[in-house]
Amino acid sequence: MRISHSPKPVQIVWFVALALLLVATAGSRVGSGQQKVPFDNGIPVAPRGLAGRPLPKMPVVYDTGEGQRIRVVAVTRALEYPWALAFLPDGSMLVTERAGRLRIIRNGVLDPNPIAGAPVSYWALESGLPGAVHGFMDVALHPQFAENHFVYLTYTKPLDEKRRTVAIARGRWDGRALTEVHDIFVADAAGTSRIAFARDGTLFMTTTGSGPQDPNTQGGKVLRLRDDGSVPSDNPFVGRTGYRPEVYTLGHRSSLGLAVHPGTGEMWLNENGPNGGDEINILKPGRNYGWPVVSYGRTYQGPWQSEVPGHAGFEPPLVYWVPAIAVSGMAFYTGDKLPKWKGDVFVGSLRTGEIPGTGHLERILFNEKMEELRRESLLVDLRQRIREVRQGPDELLYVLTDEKEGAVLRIEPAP
Ligand SMILES: [Ca+2]
Repeated sequence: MRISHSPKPVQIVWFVALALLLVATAGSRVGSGQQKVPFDNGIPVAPRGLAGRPLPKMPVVYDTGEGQRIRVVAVTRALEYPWALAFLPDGSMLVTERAGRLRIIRNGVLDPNPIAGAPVSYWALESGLPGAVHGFMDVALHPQFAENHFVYLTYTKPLDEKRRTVAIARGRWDGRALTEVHDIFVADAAGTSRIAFARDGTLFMTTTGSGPQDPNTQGGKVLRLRDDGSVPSDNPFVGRTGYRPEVYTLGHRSSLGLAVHPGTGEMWLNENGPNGGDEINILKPGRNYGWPVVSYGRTYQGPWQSEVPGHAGFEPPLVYWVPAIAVSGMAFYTGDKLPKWKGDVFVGSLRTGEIPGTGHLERILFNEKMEELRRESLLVDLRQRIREVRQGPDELLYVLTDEKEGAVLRIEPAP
């Protein structure tokens, strides 16, 4: 009797199945819950599946959570990575573009020519990519703009071939161009920056960069300046050895939103954690907001930023996000045109949970004690990076999309 050594069909099926299983589990171990993702400079390379979608035909009408029906209109779509927006008294809009241009929109029409007289800046890489540097960032008007016509810009200032920093330039608006432009403050910290005038006329400036816990550097702080860039004598650390006198608060990571609370006059700030731990903070003189010692976020590699996430020993945030929504821009809505949103805080989101193409506008409702009651994501399906949100003199909300084909969107009540 001959014994066959060739495998039977059922054995072949089992062998193939086993081989397939081995191949399938070689890259990611089934059951371990782990996935290997590609990294670039210590940060996971973000998937681009949803990013870069063009805006749909406008206007778009939405129902929203509080019953506030809205219509979203594109004022212009011809901006390239717009960063910040300021309204002139006549309703015209000054808009910065990250490549170092200041633009103006008059009566809803974008002037094709950038405003002359603005300073020379440095920028690099596409907005949203790790290591991106913005040229022009924030723009703000002096509280007495009607009399002095002062416009303030934060921008990345090249110092020489290799070095750069953040500066505040001030110029006078003559109705067509900026004149008498010069730097009123040149920081020793590169990175992003917002500015806002407080009720007492001082100018708050956020910084990123190294040494957020070191009171003797300007990185990772909020600075408080006079309108000419000098240091107010009532700053919290004036005269203290080892402290920079312009420092107002410490322990910030990357603050892209500043807004004065319309009731209390307090300065509110939002800042980005890494993978989670985005925060809204209320700024109090001399306080430490914790970064990088404490944070509710995770590092980009996965572990918690702090061993026991919390804010013990530091100023806790008023609001925090886990995962990150990449906060940018912030405004209180105080108008009557969108009555169900009166008093709410609006925060721009560049992307949610580290997935590009998931930026949106966030609305937060607080009670009288500034305790959060409700949070809503708006404009999600537009899939745009929302860089900026402002209330216009017409009591409507305006947002900027941080996109190659960047837009100014107006949110108005739907008829
Ligand atoms: Ca904090």
